[in-house]
Amino acid sequence: MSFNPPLRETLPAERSKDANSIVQSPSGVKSPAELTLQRIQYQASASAQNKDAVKPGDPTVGLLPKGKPRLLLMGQRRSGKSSISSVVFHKLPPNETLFLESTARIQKDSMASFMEFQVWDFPGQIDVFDHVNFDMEAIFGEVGALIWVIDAQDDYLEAVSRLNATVLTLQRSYPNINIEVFIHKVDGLSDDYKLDIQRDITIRIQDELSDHGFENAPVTFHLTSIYNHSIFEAFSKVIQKLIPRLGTLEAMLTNLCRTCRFEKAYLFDVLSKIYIATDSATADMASYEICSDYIDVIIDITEVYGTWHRSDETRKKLEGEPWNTKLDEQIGCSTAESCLVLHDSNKPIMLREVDRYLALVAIMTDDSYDRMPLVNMNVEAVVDGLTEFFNITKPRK
Ligand SMILES: Nc1nc2c(ncn2[C@@H]2O[C@H](COP(=O)(O)OP(=O)(O)OP(=O)(O)O)[C@@H](O)[C@H]2O)c(=O)[nH]1
Ligand SMILES: [Mg+2]
Repeated sequence: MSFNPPLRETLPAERSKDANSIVQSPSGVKSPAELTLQRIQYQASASAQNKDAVKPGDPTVGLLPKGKPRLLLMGQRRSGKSSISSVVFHKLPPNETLFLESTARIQKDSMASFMEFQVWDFPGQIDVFDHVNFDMEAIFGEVGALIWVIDAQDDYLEAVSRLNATVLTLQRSYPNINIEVFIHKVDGLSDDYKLDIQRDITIRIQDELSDHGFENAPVTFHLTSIYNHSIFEAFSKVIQKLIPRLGTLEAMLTNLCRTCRFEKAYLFDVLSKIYIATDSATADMASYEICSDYIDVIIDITEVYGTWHRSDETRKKLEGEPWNTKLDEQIGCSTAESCLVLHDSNKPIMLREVDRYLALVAIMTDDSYDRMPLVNMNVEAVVDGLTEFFNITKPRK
């Protein structure tokens, strides 16, 4: 599906000066994006009403998942599963994971975020495939991804052979489950050694799979550590695979970057700092880190100063001259708001909240300052598009 938000290369005032430009009435003519989204919404609601009408390959099927996607964290004891879940989803400082106790039973966490999903943290000593008591359908029936954590600082042969057995069993019964291997605790390892380990583990798993006739199993490898941003980046990639129509989001951001001459734009889940989409330019760790640190600053400020309560008097003042607009229409969302510009090595960074869970963070180029009104207008258009996107793709209850 192509997506074409109504982004502007020039301001309306400039455009009206230009005799060749076609100025469309904002209320009358629907943009291609609006029309496409409307069509998807119509298709989605039609197929929800009539389940029999859903055919294999129907593009709207992905919009109607059965339940909350589930991320399963599995691996050997002490490999770091609970640490990962606590650092990414509960903001536990990495050093404090030293005091985490070994997990005794499956910990199920529900994440209320832009997309509701569950994280299940398994105890390392339990092999669910060895126990007849476990209901496989209940565990793997609605899985979004299985994350297998391997401790790279330890002897990993046993972990790899358990992973091999797991992948083979899953390939037979649930071939669509994405298997994400986190080669974990790579902090303190040299770059060469990290790559050697990754190569070795990849070969061991792929050999085993092809010996059993599975050539294209969905197994992906990530080098991770809770002591840097790599764990967030890996989770971002895992979550992105669960988003229906990710390409549409990416196209929106790529379009925004091109129009506003941004270097990079990320759509973040604010609480976990996972980025759920970015533009097509190659993502480098440094730009992700600065954007994610910026989100931390915003969250910390919000935590210190709390929600912004305005008195009726202040509200009236803000809604009066010269704006003459309702406050709700002036701000991103009523629970939190921010639209700041920071300077980092001459590259301003912009953050704009989409709703209470999502924020758009972009690294601008130096000359973007001169074009701020245009930038703001385009960001606004993209925020509207994103809001509509998530309204349409959220599962119907
Ligand atoms: N160096 C380093 N240590 C880590 C990292 N992640 C976790 N650890 C440490 O690994 C130890 C075990 O972590 P846990 O999260 O309890 O491991 P687990 O996989 O949940 O263990 P079980 O619950 O027994 O299955 C802790 O001391 C953590 O501090 C990492 O990225 N780097
Ligand atoms: Mg644990």
